[in-house]
Amino acid sequence: TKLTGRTLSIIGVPMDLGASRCGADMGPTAIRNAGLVSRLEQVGHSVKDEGDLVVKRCSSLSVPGTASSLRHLDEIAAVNERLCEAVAKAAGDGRLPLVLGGDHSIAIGTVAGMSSRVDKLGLIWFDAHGDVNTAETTPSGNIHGMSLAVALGCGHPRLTGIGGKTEKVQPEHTVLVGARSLDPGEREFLKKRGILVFTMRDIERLGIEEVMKRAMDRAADGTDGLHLSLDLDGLDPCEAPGVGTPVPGGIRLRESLLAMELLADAGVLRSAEFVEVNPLLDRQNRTALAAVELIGALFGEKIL
Ligand code: HAR
Ligand code: MN
Ligand code: MN
Ligand code: MN
Repeated sequence: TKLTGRTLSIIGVPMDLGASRCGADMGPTAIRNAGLVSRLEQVGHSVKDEGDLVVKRCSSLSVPGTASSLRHLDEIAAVNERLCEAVAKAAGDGRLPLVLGGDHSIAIGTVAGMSSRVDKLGLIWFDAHGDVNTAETTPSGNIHGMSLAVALGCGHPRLTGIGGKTEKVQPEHTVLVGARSLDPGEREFLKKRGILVFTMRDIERLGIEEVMKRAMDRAADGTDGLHLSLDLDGLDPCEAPGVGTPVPGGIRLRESLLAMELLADAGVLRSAEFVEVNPLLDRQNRTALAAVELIGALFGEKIL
């Protein structure tokens, strides 16, 4: 998959029901307004902006957050069904899906849609968090903390049942990059399944280049290409403050840009999503601008 002159489908998902803080529903607008489409066109891609999916307002559905209940399950399942269809349609028509979040619960639909079009899908999950909680382990009831577990086939049947197969990706083709906030149940989940995790400590010691090489080796080995699910809270909050659950000590913007360039060079990307941009919590639009820089690098922008 060459990354120049592709047709990309941009799909916005203005959803914040999977998170406890409001505002990630404005992420797609903020990322577009930071100049996304023209940047992609400058690299030589043709861009089909499919607009935003319709998501019910959070205020009309507000439910208190409690551990072990899945907040807003019905609406999140419905949105992800539609997202799965939109992603599968775009990929089936030969366009590369670029999904804009929205909280990270939307990865459920993106991965489901891609796995219906790609026989074996590899997955790189760039995030401060593991997002492998289930109803049994969640400390918050927030579905954005469960989306990777769902992609691996574990979770509420309303969510794992979206798309064709239950297990959208295999644990041996799934890699986490940037982890620094894992719940006890998540550590157990990741260890039990042998999922490769590059924590911040690993990134500090090995360097981002080596980490990405190893991540791509694992996720692309024996697969038909990769999906990148990038949670902006993987970056350090000093450079991406507009996220609902910031964790200090993250990946620097320059390292993240190199990671995107290495992915672009490898030519294995089938789809991508950029999630958790929350303009209400942002400063000087830094996080939306960072997202656009990252997307530019991922889709082949060159400095020289
Ligand atoms: N692990 C916590 C939970 O399940 C926090 C999840 C956090 N937020 C995210 N996910 N942005 O990456 O509630
Ligand atoms: Mn809300
Ligand atoms: Mn996440
Ligand atoms: Mn996160």
